[in-house]
Amino acid sequence: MNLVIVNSAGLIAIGLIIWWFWLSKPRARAETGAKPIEIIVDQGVYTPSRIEVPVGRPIILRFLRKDASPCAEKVLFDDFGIAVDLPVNEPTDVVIIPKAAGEFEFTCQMQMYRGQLIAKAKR
Ligand SMILES: [Cu+2]
Repeated sequence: MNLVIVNSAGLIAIGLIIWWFWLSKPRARAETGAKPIEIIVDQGVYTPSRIEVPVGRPIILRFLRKDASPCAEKVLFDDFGIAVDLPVNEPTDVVIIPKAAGEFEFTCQMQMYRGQLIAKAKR
């Protein structure tokens, strides 16, 4: 009798674990989809400078500018008509929804810093 109770408790625990993972997985995936992509702005380069993203979904690019020189003070996405000030050491989010596949440049206002956003259609 005791053995049966232990077994059912074990089964319930296993069931709960499975249930937890089934339920939590889609949620975790949704969060990853909207997870910010961090880009360090320092020494004349964006790191990373090539960023692959899916088409049609909001992309959060979180710029962290470490370079105090005025060269780094803005980031421009000409194709999207976006120009954003980047305060030093303050993470700044830029939200973009690529509507079509393609390569989109982002630069500082003097075009010394350069990066590419590569939007790919997901199949
Ligand atoms: Cu510059």
